[in-house]
Amino acid sequence: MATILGVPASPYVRKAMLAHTVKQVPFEIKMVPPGSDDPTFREASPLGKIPAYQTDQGTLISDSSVIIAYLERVHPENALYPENSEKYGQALWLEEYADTKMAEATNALYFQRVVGPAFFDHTTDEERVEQVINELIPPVLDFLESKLISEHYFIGSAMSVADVAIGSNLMSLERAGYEIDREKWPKVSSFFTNFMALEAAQKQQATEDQIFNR
Ligand SMILES: N[C@@H](CCC(=O)N[C@@H](CS)C(=O)NCC(=O)O)C(=O)O
Repeated sequence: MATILGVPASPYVRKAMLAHTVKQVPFEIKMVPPGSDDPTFREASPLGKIPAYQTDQGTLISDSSVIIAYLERVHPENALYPENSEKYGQALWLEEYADTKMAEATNALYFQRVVGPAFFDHTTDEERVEQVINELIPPVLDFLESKLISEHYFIGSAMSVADVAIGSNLMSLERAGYEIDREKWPKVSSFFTNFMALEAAQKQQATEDQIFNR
């Protein structure tokens, strides 16, 4: 069985886990923090970032986007990449947006309110929280609102890697106590409600609850 190396509470590890669960591909988790000296992790992830991955053939790779692309090739069922080339391009772009610009905002709040206090003995900087909530998050939600054509999926009429990447970031916001304003971003709010109703999202949340409620 394939192994994801990382901590499930990381949004990028979460993204890789969600992709496996949505595609109904079993996996194991090896709990490895970023920068770990674990030899398998170092070989898989020379940048020291999580997630890293060991395929069931023993090959070592890393990066959530790479892992999901590999997964799709090996397990094409319950596809996460649209067949149509134009939609495929759009899905990859939204995944990239989620992993970079969106993550800059969501990770900042998630660190201040959740990860920092839980794992790094960090006291929440309320000024930074205000700045992230007022300046970083709204333009991201505005952009996503403009891209949503349905209440379920960002691209076409099926779940894609874009939904997984964006949903994973929105889960960080929820864990950080941020509620999406329905008046301002009705489509994103409905998308997230539907995303969280997915069995895969509920399973992921339950796994993370165990980490934070310890
Ligand atoms: N592009 C990478 C980003 C992974 C990433 O930045 N992971 C964070 C944890 S959430 C990390 O390991 N940070 C440690 C570091 O940057 O050194 C992916 O999609 O997997």
